[in-house]
Amino acid sequence: MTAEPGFKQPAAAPSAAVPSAAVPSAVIELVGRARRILLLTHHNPDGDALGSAFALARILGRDGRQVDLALTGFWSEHLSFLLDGLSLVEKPGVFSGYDLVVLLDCHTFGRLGEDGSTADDLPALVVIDHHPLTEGEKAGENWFVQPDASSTGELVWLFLKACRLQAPPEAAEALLLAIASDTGFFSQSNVTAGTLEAAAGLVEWGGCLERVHRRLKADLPLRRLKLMGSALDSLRLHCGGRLAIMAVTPDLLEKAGAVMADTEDLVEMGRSLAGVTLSALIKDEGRGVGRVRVSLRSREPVNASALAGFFGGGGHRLAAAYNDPEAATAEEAAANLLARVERFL
Ligand SMILES: [Mn+2]
Repeated sequence: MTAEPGFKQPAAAPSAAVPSAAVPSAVIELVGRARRILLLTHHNPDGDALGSAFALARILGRDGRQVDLALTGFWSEHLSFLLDGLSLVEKPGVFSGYDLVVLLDCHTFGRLGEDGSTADDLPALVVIDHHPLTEGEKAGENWFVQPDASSTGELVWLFLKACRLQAPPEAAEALLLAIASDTGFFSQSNVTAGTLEAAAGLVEWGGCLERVHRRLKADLPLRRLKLMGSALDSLRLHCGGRLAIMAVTPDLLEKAGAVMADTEDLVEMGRSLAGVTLSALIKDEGRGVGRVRVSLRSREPVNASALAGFFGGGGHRLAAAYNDPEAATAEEAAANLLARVERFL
């Protein structure tokens, strides 16, 4: 094949993205066999977590199985439609009522809630997640963990393909939303050929991208735009314009009549500024030391996950977060960040 002038031949075959053959057979068997399934995901679930949970609950619940979902924390109101018709339960202290627990979009029980609960009496556990393993972590044989995948939604799609299951349209659309919400609507560097293949398959199954876009990017409440305005007002540039810091404080929330869940995606705005390689959004709900959260979005070569890890948090290379263990206020979290950030930029 000769390339047209002006187009570079790829140096090597494009990466195979995420191989679908990688779904461990133990995962397929366990899910196939289970009759009472509990779905769990991370604290403050996002679009990827909720879209993936909705789709799995709809698909697995079709043949008379009990599928419950337990959530902790807060989520955006505009994602609440993803809970319609699901069986929502309190996160149980014991898991004896279930024969399978599925962890979605996270792989450690530490991410399930602020109580840091673990489960000693777990029945079978299946993990479907795209967060990288931290040092020392080892994937179990029932883990379908692919850090190269854009989203858990993409992995659920691969799982369905491997099981030869087809999602009904509303579940396909929820997976499309999951993928869209973790990829900045298919605009980020985590989008691979595999991601687009998944999206194409989900559209074939009846998912509608335009409707997903409306769900995520339009039909927003006024308070969200108001909060966006005041958060942008708080934006300050540091480190020669490479670092943007915004802060949402109890005061700002009250003035906008907003809740912290309305800050979703706000941190992206800092990263959209020319010259910025790291955007930080400090979320202070006035809950004291250790509860001030810092969301990070970076551009290459800045590794947001390494910085988050330094403060005891984690995430992906270009999108990560941590709770500042020492800060009680947004100003303290900003000062701590500024004192330590230089070597990560
Ligand atoms: Mn995710």
